[in-house]
Order: sequence, then structure tokens, then C-alpha cells
Amino acid sequence: MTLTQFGWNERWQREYETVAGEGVLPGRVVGEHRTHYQIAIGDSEVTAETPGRVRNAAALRSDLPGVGDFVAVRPSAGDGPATIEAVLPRSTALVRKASGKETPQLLAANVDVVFIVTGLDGDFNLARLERFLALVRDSRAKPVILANKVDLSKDIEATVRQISEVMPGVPVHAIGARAGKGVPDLEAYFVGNQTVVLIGSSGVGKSTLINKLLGRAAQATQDVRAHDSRGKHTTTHRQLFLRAGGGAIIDTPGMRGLETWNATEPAAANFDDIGAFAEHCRFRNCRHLAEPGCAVRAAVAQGQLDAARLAAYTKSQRS
Ligand SMILES: Nc1nc2c(ncn2[C@@H]2O[C@H](COP(=O)(O)OP(=O)(O)OP(=O)(O)O)[C@@H](O)[C@H]2O)c(=O)[nH]1
Ligand SMILES: [Mg+2]
Ligand SMILES: [Zn+2]
Repeated sequence: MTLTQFGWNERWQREYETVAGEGVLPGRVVGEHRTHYQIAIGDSEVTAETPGRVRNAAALRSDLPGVGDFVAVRPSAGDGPATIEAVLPRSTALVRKASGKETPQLLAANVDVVFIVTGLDGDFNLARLERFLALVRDSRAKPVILANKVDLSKDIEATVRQISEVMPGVPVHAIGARAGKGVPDLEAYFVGNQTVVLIGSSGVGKSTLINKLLGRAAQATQDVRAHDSRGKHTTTHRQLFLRAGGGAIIDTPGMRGLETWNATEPAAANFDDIGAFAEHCRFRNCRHLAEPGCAVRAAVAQGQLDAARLAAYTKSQRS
């Protein structure tokens, strides 16, 4: 069965048998659109919808089917779309947490590895990289950092060292997706039909890398803005691709609004560097004054955060 190439194995087969009814087939969600899904069923792909019964059973938006999910699908009898009858319990789930009015959002399911892509150009931001890492840590997938656009960096080694110091134990690869530099080294992450998802800000080169790893121009790419190296949000929906060389890869749209994750007060958005460290404080409501286990003061002590920044933050909280 070709679903094996998508990572289907005996474990999934067992899960499937507990939910599968008469006339349904196993499949994997490869495309997620506003009104429908694309599901790979062996060699073919079908368009599918979630019946109201499945939507109502989902307590959270992130419980609904998403790219990477293994599902039980009922093909339609006529011309209409197939229906997703059940979502198999996920091995990993990359979920963007709720912030403010938003509800949690599933970015990808059942991924083994997450490539956190960052640009070594004017868009590089260590605090933002930390927030991406925090999201991956919650997913149970393995994080890997890809520092892309080596051709635009004057001091690659220093940046890689800086990343490794803040994120010990996380593999870091300096690559040039456009020219394919360092890309062969990434093949190892797909061995055993593993699934990899790419996340990162718009314009860091996720789709450029996808095309290199697929060996074809599957995804559109677009130049970044010259003045700040930001992307133009070229990719607009999440899509899973099967690689001829083994494994699967998921492209995602560049994430925005990362600064407001978990922000309890609007003021926190202006101090997203401090917010990134604060996620590691022992107490959720830590004021970073004298509380034990304060990750913000620890960051200042280790020279990762400017003491003046913390002073400015403390002052803003008092006024
Ligand atoms: N100089 C240089 N540019 C690169 C490299 N990799 C990608 N780019 C360029 O960066 C720009 C953005 O690339 P995309 O692949 O569209 O970025 P993306 O991360 O998919 O962006 P969104 O889809 O908006 O999230 C394009 O002009 C790419 O050619 C690289 O290694 N070096
Ligand atoms: Mg893209
Ligand atoms: Zn603190």
C-alpha cells in the first residue's frame, strides 16, 4: 500500500481498525483549504469535508482535522466530496497557542521533525527563534534549526554559535536554499518515511527549500521587501508533499503576530524579547523582580538580555 510512503505503519493500522467502519478507507490529509480538505488515499487524492457530527465533537479548533492527520474517509457515492469520519489520535501535534480572541490552531499533525527556518539576512531575530522553539517543544516533534541564506551573511559562524548557546542540543544547519548549499545534509531527516514540517516567518525561504527537497518547482516563491527583508506571505495554505526520495514534507505560510503569543497584557507585545524569556519563568505571573526561577533575570545574568531592557519593562509595568 502506498500510504506506507506517507508514514503509515502497523501502529496506525491498529488505531485505524478501532475506528474504521464499513465502507471507509485510511488516508492522510495533504491539503487544508477554507472549505475542504485534500486527502491522499493510496495512489489517488480525494476532496473531503468534515460532517457536522465531527465538527461538533471537536472541543477546540485544533481538534479538527489538519494537514498531516491520518483519517478514516468515506468516499462519496456520487459526485460530491468524501467525508472525514474520524481523525486518528495524533503522535505529535504542532499547535499555535491561543492568544487573546484567537483559539488554538493546528499547524501540522504527526510530524517527526520540525525545521525552524530563519533568514541570516536583515530578518534574523533570536528572540523570535526562541518562541518558535517553545512551540516545537510542546509538540513532541524534534526541532532542527535551519539558518538560511548563508550567501547574505558575513559572519555565519558567529550566528550559528549564538543560536547554539541559547538553544543547546538543538541541531543547527547553515544552508543556502536557493543554491542548494547544505541541502543534501537534510536528507537524513527523511529516512524511514519521516514527515518534516517547515515553519518560520514569511520570506525566510521555506518554499524555496521545499522545491529543492522535492526536486521540482512545486511551490511559488517571491522576493522579500528590500528595506526590511520581510516576505510577502506568498504561501497561503498548508500542504503536504511526498518526496520521490522518501518521506514527506509540509510547507506552511509564514507566521505573523508571533509577539502576542500567550501575552496576558497588551503591553507585553512591546517587549517581545522579554516575553520570550518570560515563557520559561517558573511562575506564570512572574514580575521578574525577586521571584525564584525567573528566566528573565537569568537571561540578564547570562548576558542574553540587556539589563536596561528589563529596567524599561519594569518601569512600564508600574506606570
Ligand atoms: N539570497 C538568498 N535568497 C534566498 C535563499 N533562499 C531563498 N531565498 C529567497 O528568499 C525569498 C523568499 O523565499 P520563499 O521561499 O518564497 O519564502 P517563504 O519562507 O516560503 O515565504 P512565505 O511563503 O511568504 O512564508 C525568495 O526571493 C527566495 O529566492 C538563499 O539561500 N539565499
Ligand atoms: Mg512560502
Ligand atoms: Zn520572571
